[in-house]
Amino acid sequence: MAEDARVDALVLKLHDVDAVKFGEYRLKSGMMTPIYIDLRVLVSHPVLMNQVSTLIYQRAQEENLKFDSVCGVPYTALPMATIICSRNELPMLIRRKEAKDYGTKRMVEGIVRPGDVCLIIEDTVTTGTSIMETAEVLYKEGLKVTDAIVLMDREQGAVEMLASKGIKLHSIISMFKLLDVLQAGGRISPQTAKSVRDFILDNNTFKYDDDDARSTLAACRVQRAPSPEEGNGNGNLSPLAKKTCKEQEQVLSYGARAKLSDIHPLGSALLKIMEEKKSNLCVSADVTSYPELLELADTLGPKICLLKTHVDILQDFTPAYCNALKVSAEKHNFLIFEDRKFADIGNTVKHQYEGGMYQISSWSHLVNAHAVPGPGVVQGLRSAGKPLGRACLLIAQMSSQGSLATGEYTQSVLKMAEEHSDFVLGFICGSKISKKPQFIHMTPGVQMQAGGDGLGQQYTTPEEVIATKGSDVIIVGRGILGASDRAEAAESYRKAGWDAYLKRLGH
Ligand code: S5P
Repeated sequence: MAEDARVDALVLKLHDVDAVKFGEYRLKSGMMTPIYIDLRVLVSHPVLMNQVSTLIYQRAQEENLKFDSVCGVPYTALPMATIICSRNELPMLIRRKEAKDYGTKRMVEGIVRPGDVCLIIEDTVTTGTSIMETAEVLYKEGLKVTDAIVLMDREQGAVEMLASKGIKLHSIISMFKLLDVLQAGGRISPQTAKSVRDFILDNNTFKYDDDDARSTLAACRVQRAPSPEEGNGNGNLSPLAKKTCKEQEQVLSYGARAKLSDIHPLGSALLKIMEEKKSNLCVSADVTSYPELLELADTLGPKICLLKTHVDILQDFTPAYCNALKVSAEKHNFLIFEDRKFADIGNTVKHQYEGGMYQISSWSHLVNAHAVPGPGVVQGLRSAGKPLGRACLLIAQMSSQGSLATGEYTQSVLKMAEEHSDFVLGFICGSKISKKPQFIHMTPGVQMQAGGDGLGQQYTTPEEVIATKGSDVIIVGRGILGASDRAEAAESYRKAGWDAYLKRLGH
């Protein structure tokens, strides 16, 4: 069963066992709420408890989370953490609520090794404070907390609050998802669903203290499709929903998008690099000798976020070269993107990606693929690349004259990306095609002057690509490679791309 269907079935079962109740309830924070989530009852339903624990652990694997131990927030999440740790033979830590007044007086039970990363598990979050309380106890012991997984996110500000403290929150069920499933299943009326949605939107507990946080909140909302009662217009939305929709029209900063809870880790890393280096420039290093490629990486490295290669045009390739390229990427903080444009059945692309003489998956952070073969192409690449933390871009549109990648084809590529967002982090395209801020749009065919190359390539300017068409990254080859001073040309493109981005943000 697909994960979505399993989550839907779980929501209905949680309703069956009264873990989700509608009425008037008071939360720990004192806030009154029309919906109450009480997952303490799960201890009496072992089958459900097992299902929940499986989904939580699967999420940790899908997100490729790296941790040395697991700690459940006491008490409801304790048995979940225990099941996960026992089944998967992972070390667990127990956080005491009060220190013992005899013996060791420890606040954390289990082997604590300062510097270790501990994954926090929680049953429900509203504000995120209970996760933070546990994280603070773990910090005092010298442990690190980078991620937390929660079964049920009430979508009232926890993601934003925890992100502001450096913890990424992953949720299995969100409040809006829960309401949609219960409404579709005939468990609650459209009126009840609407009043709870309004309550949630009007009671976000996170206080914005900077633009990034505002953007993050808007980004979290942008992924939610309007409910049937909300209609397409904004006419009957609650005040916060209206405000949020207004925010959605604005463009999020790269930094805010890097913090989204469901962004691909490599997408997040790339957006952080872009923000840090003030660069949305990918240089297309289409040179035919390796020393020249390395020279390009070293001289242009400080100005770029990505270096794109066509490894099969190098006349002097040897596998040892890739190490030098990786060293340069680390030194100058850019990612490597091999523009291989895979386009075969899954089994073949898997071999082409990880094997042969180029062993692309061993050195290239990103690759791209045509969607023509169907989803198997992504699945084949994913099977080799995901364990290495790699990702891919799908080619949704092309810059060349007469390209067939338009209209319905582009829409199908978009759908394929959405269905494989654990490995697809964005698109090669002419303009922004997805509203989901976790997808990164990259556009080739960029030069300072619009025009063409006589072989079908069509050029657009950085300003047009980033500010008007809403793409995120400019891919520039001959505009830089053909200049007498490549470093100077790269700096002009970096600045043009960044200025266009600032313009898009309204700065
Ligand atoms: O549609 C596309 C897709 C790609 S990846 N159009 C493109 O031009 N590319 C690649 O971008 C192309 O293979 C080349 O490496 C680069 C553009 O180079 P330029 O010299 O025309 O800027």
